[in-house]
Amino acid sequence: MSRMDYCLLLPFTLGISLLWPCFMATEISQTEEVKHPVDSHLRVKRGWMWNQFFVPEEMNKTNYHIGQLRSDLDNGNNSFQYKLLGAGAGSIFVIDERTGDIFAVQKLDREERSLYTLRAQVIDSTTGRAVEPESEFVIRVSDINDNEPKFLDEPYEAIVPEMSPEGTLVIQVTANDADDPSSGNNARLLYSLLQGQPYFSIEPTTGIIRTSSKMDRELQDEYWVIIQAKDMLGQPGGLSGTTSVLIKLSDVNDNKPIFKESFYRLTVSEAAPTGTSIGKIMAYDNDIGENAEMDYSIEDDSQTFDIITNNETQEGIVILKKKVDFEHQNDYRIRANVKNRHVDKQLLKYHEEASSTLIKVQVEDEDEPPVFLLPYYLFEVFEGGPQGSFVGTVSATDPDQRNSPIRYSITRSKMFSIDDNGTIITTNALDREINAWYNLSITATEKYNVQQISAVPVYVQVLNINDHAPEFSEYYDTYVCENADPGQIPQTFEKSANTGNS
Ligand SMILES: [Ca+2]
Ligand SMILES: [Ca+2]
Ligand SMILES: [Ca+2]
Ligand SMILES: [Ca+2]
Repeated sequence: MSRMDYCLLLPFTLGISLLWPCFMATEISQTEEVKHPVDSHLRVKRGWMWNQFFVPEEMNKTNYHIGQLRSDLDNGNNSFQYKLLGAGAGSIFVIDERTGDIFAVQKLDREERSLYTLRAQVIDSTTGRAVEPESEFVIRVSDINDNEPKFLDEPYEAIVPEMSPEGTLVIQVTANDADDPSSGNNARLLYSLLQGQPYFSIEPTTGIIRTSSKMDRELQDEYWVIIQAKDMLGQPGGLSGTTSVLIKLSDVNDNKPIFKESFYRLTVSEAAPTGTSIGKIMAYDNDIGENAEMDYSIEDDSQTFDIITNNETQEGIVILKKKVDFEHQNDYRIRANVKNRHVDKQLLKYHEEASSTLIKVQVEDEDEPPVFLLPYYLFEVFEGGPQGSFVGTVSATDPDQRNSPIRYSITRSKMFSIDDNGTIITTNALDREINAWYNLSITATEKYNVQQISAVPVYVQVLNINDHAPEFSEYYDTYVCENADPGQIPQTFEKSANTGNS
């Protein structure tokens, strides 16, 4: 095999040389080759380097000259014919059969295919025989920066607790650049913040977003942060892509509940039973959820009132713990406090000095019916007495403040009458043999409000005039006034008997 030295001819191991086009001489290896052609043989050992052509992707020329194949045996006078075989031969790549010049006739996209493996043949057209064995070489598509960085995990959303210290990690965003990472800076990205300062910052090389100031959810609860990724290490002329990140602040319990009103006025009827809810008070908490749950309390541990929380509305419901009596006490002043139910230790500083409010409870007077001094009365009267004989006295009073005078009456009785002092007298002579007992019902009516009526049972025993004074001890036992209200004087039967005798 004869060998010839050619300037710019790059030796193939199999004898075909690739002739580098002059305008490709910007590549270092090519430049060196141009300057030191005598070294070319020495570089055969790095043969793969030279067994390849380069073609830039997205070239604009219709016939891009990639290089030239040349047999060492071709002295220019031979009728050699060069042929191209393999991927893209004849469609993407064509060869000038006579000169061995290779052209790309289509635009190439490195990101679609970066390497073509082709085979070359050189044939003596006069004999039709191969001049040299077939040789393989590659065409590499060299990268240009034609892809902008793209964020792949959109949409981005992150949550960070409010009041987080500066530098708290929020999220990492990553963009992808389809260009060749080994080709210059075509795929080397730098991240920057287009919107979001001064609350957030981004690490230029990693895309890690951190907080750069303390934020209060109660002032603003979400932020749109816009991130740019730029290739060429952010240098001018690079391509860029942007994305947005929605950053939401989660709540921490940094607000204590506060009463909006420093004074509440509530009323309760003295007739209200225990357990009655008599009104609502309300504190406001700027936090949300569990951080706004609150408990109310009464400062002096009131015996009369209690406050419970409506867990739906967080209102405080004032409850009557013990019945009230207008005539006894007609107003109450209670001081209520409010606190959050759940407070982390490290947030206690936000919860010092619980908010408090004053509640004035006015007791409303009820128009109550008259109250008899005793739950029932038992009188004795001797038979045979004249009409108008004294039987006994009942007494009822209006429990209300205006203390209405009372009118008494006896229901359906022909034998007794009662006057406005409650004194019962006979209206007919009594005969024990006809009737020894009378069961009466005496009503008391308030003169100021005749709707207010009470009744009391009155038992009248008619005594035999010839008898000794009766023994009452058994009756006394039977009728001990255990149901009498506190403060009422229990009637003594002895006294009644004496009264009856007088
Ligand atoms: Ca790029
Ligand atoms: Ca590219
Ligand atoms: Ca909060
Ligand atoms: Ca709170």
